[in-house]
Amino acid sequence: MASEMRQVDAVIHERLSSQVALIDRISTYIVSAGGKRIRPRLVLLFARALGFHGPERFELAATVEVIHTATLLHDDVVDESSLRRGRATSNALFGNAASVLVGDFLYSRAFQMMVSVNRMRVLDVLADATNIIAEGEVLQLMNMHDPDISVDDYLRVIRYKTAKLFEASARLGAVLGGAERALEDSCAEYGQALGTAFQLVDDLLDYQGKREELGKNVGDDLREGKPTLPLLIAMQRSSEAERQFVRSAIEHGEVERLPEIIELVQRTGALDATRAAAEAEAERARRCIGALRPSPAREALLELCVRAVNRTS
Ligand code: GRG
Repeated sequence: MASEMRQVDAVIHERLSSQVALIDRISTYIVSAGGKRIRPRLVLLFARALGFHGPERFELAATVEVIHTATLLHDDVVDESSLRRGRATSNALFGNAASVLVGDFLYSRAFQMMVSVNRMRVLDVLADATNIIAEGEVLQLMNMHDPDISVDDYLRVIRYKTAKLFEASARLGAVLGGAERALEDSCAEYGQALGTAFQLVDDLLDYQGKREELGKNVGDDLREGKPTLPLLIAMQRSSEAERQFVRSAIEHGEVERLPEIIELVQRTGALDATRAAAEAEAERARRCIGALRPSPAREALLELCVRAVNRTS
């Protein structure tokens, strides 16, 4: 994949150039910081697994990464995050207004890119996906500081805000590969399951991860009062006094309570249970691609299921 991913990176750099200096500066800053490039990989791997080798795959792989980058710029403003990809966030360095506006530039540039491949189905998939992502973020905002949300409410947020772009990326590869609708839906479901596993692990690492490996701060979810699965499960398995402790931490974003909360999510098995939920989603993803012909691309898609759960960054 290395040479194909370099081609994707070349398209991203080319498409993000602008005569407006601040756009160039911020987009180069965030894109050159790296990132795992999982979503473009999904486009390429599904296209390849289904025998498509046309140049549109690079354009669409780049498009989903540009959309992802736009969401990161916006998300870091909303979350007031200070560290991303091991560097100061764009909002910390250039301010909120510049970050939001350059995010808008990237988002609208992604629409120019997707139009350029001249396929209505592609527009359909990405218009729906971006709309759902935005709904997910608003739902998450509504759930903030609310310890009474259900596990289903939580799962809906992560399916929308994170898994939807994984799903769309996988589906786009299948669309390029000319898959019939049932196969396209199985590929999309792989993306949804993988993206859900990925976000479950993200939420786990916010309590268990290391800042240096993650490239972002741990404990940010607690600081923001995000009721993620480790906390929801810990509350189900706690004494009344412990439950009140977690409720208060969510309601008031008591990040200074992080050490006690980490001890609790570990002791109650909430972190293990979150990992088990991620494993189950990864297993669902694996099942979805059972119908693909054996190939190196299919192997790589299976390998991604392992990495999504075992990742530390
Ligand atoms: C512009 C369509 C649009 C919407 C704005 C703010 C917002 C609405 C959406 C944010 C969605 C979001 C950032 C969800 C979190 C997804 C997530 C786990 C991001 C981290 O992904 P990685 O680990 O990042 O793949 P790297 O740095 O590796 O690329």
